[in-house]
Amino acid sequence: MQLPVLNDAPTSKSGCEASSCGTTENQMDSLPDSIREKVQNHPCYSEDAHHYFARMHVAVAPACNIQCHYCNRKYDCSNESRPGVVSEVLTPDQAVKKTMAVATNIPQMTVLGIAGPGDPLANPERTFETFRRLSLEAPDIKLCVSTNGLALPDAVEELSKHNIDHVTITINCVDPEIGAKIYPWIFWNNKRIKGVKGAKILIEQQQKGLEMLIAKGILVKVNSVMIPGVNDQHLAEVSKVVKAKGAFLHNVMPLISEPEHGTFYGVMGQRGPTPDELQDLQDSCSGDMNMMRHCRQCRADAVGMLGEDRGDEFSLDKIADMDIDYPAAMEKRKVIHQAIQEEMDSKRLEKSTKAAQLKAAAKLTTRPVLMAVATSGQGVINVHFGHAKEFLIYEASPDGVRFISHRKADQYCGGDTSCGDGESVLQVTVRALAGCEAVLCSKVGYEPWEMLENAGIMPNGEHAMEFIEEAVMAVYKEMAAAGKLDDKQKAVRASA
Ligand code: CLF
Ligand code: SF4
Repeated sequence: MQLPVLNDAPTSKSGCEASSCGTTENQMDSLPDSIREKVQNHPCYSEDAHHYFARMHVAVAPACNIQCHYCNRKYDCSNESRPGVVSEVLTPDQAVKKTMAVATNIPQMTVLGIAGPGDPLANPERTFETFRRLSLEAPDIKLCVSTNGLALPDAVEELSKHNIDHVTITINCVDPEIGAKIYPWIFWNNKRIKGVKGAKILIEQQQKGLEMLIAKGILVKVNSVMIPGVNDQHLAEVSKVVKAKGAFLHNVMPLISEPEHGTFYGVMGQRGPTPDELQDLQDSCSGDMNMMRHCRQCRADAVGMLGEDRGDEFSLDKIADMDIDYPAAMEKRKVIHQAIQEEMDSKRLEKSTKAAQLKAAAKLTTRPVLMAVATSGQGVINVHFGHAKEFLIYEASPDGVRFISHRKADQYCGGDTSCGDGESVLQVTVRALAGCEAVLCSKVGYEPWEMLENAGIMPNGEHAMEFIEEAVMAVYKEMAAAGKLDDKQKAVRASA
């Protein structure tokens, strides 16, 4: 069956492709059936699934019970969202209607998450009313929640009643001394508790909540915000501790800190990590833990595939006019999910066979190379360079191709041509790709072509509609054959 297309980017081929990293296909194969069933269509828990399945958030939880130094209460909870983003708060009733409207119109939407704009468990009535109704009225949607963990132990019983299989806890430290540098206070038993004492309570609650969730068979992902000079040296320890307690996935996210966000860190000039620092930390943790590298730090009202936002299509006035027959939609969704799953399974098998063949045939002794890819999903190269909102970064090496991260891009085609900082949008985009040696897209125009070449990045539009990993490996082999990869000293990564 022809799989539905998620957006207007060109996708003439119906196909799927698995890519490595995060929860890889090998890990998928070795998972028990009960866990595989929980992650295979969750776009955050499976890197593979994020090419095909979408998620949405409903912003029903305005209050919070702690203060993080990277948060300004004007904005959404930064534990999952980019700072500087504000969501409109919905009532549980509005949230249920919106969820059903999205699930009907975007059948690939498999997961409903509550991630703010404050802490979902600091708003238990609104959060659980939304979950309770959705578990009854839309039982085919996976329910997911993200919390700072302070109120978690008291909520585990209730969470387990509502078919919630996935919980994210933001754990930035397991040492209260470090915690005091991140959390100035918590609100606990009707009192504000400051410094090390408050951080100690928070850490204890997070760890207790984690253990209780694991005991209930609920999958736990741990988010950590990487704050250079504060917890960067400590997060490998956090990874070990949470893995030992049974967390499934660790998502180390970069601190995003700007003075205009009005946060403590922003005003104090605390910087976020460079892409290299983030990758080095993720790599160092990955020996012990499954690492998530495809997080987009979505907003608390995000709708669509990770990295895209279709929230405007589902504003309250628009959904009021929609005629929703959810039982009929559920039938249709079931068929589509089944078709996607079958394609994913067959592509996963095809890919591991091909990867083994490529590796055996390549016998390369060349250095690794970073490449940027423009894609709108389904695992293929299908976006024009000038239309790309983001690029996925892959590393090719004699060991194969692995997904590394994503980098944001401003669209210069059809958008503003200046970023207002004396630099054109195109220049900013090219700078965002620093460290990459090739960019693979469906097409690229003359002007960016020249600018990319001048920046040492080879533009390549020859693999349009091909599967990402095959195309990346093909380009890598061409580079090797042309003798471009013999310079072992060449820096393969650079900060964007
Ligand atoms: Fe939302 Fe979070 Fe559930 Fe995903 S997001 S509550 S686990 S459904 Fe995903 Fe978005 Fe990253 Fe969160 S990409 S910010 S990890
Ligand atoms: Fe802000 Fe989220 Fe921290 Fe609360 S938990 S202070 S909303 S970042």
